[in-house]
Parts: sequence; C-alpha cells; structure tokens
Amino acid sequence: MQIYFCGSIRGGRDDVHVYQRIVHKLQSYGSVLTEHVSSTALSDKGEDAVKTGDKFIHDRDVEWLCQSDVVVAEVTQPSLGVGYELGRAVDMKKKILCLFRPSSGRTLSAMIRGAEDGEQFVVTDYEEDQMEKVVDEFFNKLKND
Ligand code: 6IA
Repeated sequence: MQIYFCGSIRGGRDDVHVYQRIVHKLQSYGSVLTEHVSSTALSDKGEDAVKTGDKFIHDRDVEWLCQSDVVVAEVTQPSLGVGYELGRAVDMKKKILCLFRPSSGRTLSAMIRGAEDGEQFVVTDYEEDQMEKVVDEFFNKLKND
C-alpha cells in the first residue's frame, strides 16, 4: 500500500515529533511516499527548497498524491500546503484520514471538519498517546471495506 502523509512544513514545525510517530506507525501498513515531512532536518524556512525549486516540489507531490492509495494528514498545525493536498485528494477520490488534537486549543477549519463524511473523508480527534489505536482502527476498516 502507498500512503501519502501530510503535515505542516512552512506552516510551522512545532508538531514534527508527532509526525515522526505517525510516519513510523504508518510504515507498518505500507510505504510512506512523503517520509521527509517528518524529518527534523527540514525547517519551516524550507531553505532546501531554494535548491530544489517549489515547482518541482509541487509537481512531484501531486504525482505522489495521484499514486497513493490512502492519504493521512495531521491537521492540528494549520498549513496551506496540507489544506491544498487534502482538496486535491478529495478531487482524486482518495480515502482520507485527518488527525486533529483538540488539546492544542485550536479549532479545526470548517473546510476540513465539514468535509467529513465518515467514509471517504474521516476526521478524528485524538490525544497523542491514542494515535496508534486510531490509525489501526482506520486501516482495519479499510481492509474490511
Ligand atoms: O504549506 P506547507 O509548507 O506547510 O505545506 C506542507 C505540505 O506540503 C506537506 O504535507 C508536504 O507534502 C508538502 N510540502 C511543502 N513543502 C514541501 C517540501 N519542501 N518538500 C516536500 N513536500 C513539501 C522542501 C523540502 C525539501 C527540499 C526536502
């Protein structure tokens, strides 16, 4: 299974340790195309992107999104890029799991919370120590569909 993981980069890297934990868990279900999103070496300044080029990053990520079977997004830290990826993924009719931590004190965008349909687009509120269980439940349900 090919899994596309979304997490904030230029939106802010405060949750990178959570992304690492999620990517590690997702790797037990398949290959994570966007493992770099959880890299602590990647800063919100995205200096590396100057070398690589934003167009290259965009086109490669959209291509990976097309190839993916499932999209998992950590949406607690607001990110334009993650919102864009989710919109494109809905259009591509991908199965999507959005993970949000209410303990952050934030309120999730209505465009994400309101996209929930319980089938193709799932939004789950969680605490960090429940993440593995939430991911297991999502993938077990996928297997049975
Ligand atoms: O707006 P944001 O930067 O927060 O958007 C984050 C989302 O967009 C992530 O889920 C990524 O999939 C994608 N994204 C944004 N910037 C990059 C990026 N930057 N590399 C890969 N995906 C990105 C440069 C890093 C690199 C040269 C190693």
